[in-house]
Amino acid sequence: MTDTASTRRLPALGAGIGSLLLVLAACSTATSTSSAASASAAASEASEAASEAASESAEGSADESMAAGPSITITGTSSFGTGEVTVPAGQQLTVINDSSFPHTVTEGENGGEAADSRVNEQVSAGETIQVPFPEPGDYNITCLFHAGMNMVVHVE
Ligand SMILES: [Cu+2]
Repeated sequence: MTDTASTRRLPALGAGIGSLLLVLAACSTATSTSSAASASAAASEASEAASEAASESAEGSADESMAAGPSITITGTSSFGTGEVTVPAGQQLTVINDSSFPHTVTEGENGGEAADSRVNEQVSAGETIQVPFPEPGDYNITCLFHAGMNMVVHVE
């Protein structure tokens, strides 16, 4: 009778791992002021900052230096406006939120963040953001607020 309760613990476990990564990242970036600064500035994006700091400490914070790349436009709550998009390595994805709702660009599927998520950015209604992708590969991207919003980002 408690099967569902144990199943629902899985997302909480993922969040716990994210917090652990943040702590580890905070320790490992003690000698790198730029990474530590970017991690603390992105307090609301803790898991993303943690994974970036852990995997990209050699590159430092690339957000400002990366070139703008292709763009997508969100106009509602059912999709990102495209099913897939290709981003050249070293560029960022421009996400235009032309809807009345906040959205997230999060690595995961069907509204759930992947346990090893490398991307998690929020975009407010009417806002445009640049989303960095830490390394080449295919990213399943979802919106934490709208489970039906899914796309694949190819970084190459
Ligand atoms: Cu959304």
